Amino acid sequence: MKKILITGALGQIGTDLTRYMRSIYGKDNVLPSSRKRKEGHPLMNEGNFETLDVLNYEVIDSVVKKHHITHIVHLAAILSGTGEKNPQVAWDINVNGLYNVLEVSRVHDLSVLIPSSIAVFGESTPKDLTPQDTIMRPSTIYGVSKVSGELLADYYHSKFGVDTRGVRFPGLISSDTMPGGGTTDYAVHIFYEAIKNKRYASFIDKGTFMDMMYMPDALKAIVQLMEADESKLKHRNAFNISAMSFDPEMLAAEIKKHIPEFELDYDVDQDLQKIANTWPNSLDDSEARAQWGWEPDYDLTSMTKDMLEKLINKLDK
Ligand code: AKB
Repeated sequence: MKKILITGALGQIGTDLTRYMRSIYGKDNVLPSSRKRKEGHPLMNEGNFETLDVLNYEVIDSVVKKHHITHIVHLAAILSGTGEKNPQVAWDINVNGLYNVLEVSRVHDLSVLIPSSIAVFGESTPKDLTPQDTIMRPSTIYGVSKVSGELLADYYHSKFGVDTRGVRFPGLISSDTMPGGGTTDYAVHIFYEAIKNKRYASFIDKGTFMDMMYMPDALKAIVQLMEADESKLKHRNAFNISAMSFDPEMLAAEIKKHIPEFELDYDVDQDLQKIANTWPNSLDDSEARAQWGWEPDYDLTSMTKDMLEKLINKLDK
């Protein structure tokens, strides 16, 4: 029986993941946690919740013991945009927080799933169909911390036998939760503005292609990799996964099919644009497909249709 602790559960992935995992493993077997409670957040009233700061080893250790945890999904992290504003905090949370989680996992023999990101790549990485194993020289603290995390997780597996696994997430698009502080966040904001104001000024410039994924596919990837046959995993902590690649113009054209009066213009954020320019246009995810059967359900067309339907419904209430 799995008992799963989710760190950083009040962030973009955590709310959706908690609900999804509870539907699979049972309500009492999935424990969301975060540094602070957020009154009014839906997860405060949907079952167990723990306050847990990933920088505090003792607290993680006691939560793991108290709830007989067997697996951790370690989501607590600072994303690319926020990271550049405060690199020291980003390093501390992204690397020292992960170190604590890995140490607790070593001591208690837990399995750990750690999301990495397309941010591990940099200017010198091949941009199109970026290979699984390639040059990784990121220029953001977020990217540097994620490369370090991938290596640290590999080390904990090879040195101590900890069952560590991970995927490199692209930008994630969810109808339930807003992203915060990321370079790819425009691809979520655009939907809210399209519905509310019929126009959006993108902070990422036209012609900037980045990989994106609809949240249901991201949740599926986490569970599928967690359940994958360990003997088939060669790249434990850093699987490229991909679902679609587009630039703001392509996304706007897709939204226009449903909201014809929608207008896209640009108010480019130079700091975020600089980050986006160093990330891949598209990833080669053939290793994830071969090693654990990764396959996305949503492409740009089906994601846009579903996202608009869900958001219109939500915003109507
Ligand atoms: C970000 O933009 O920082 C994240 C990511 C791609 O990891 N969404």
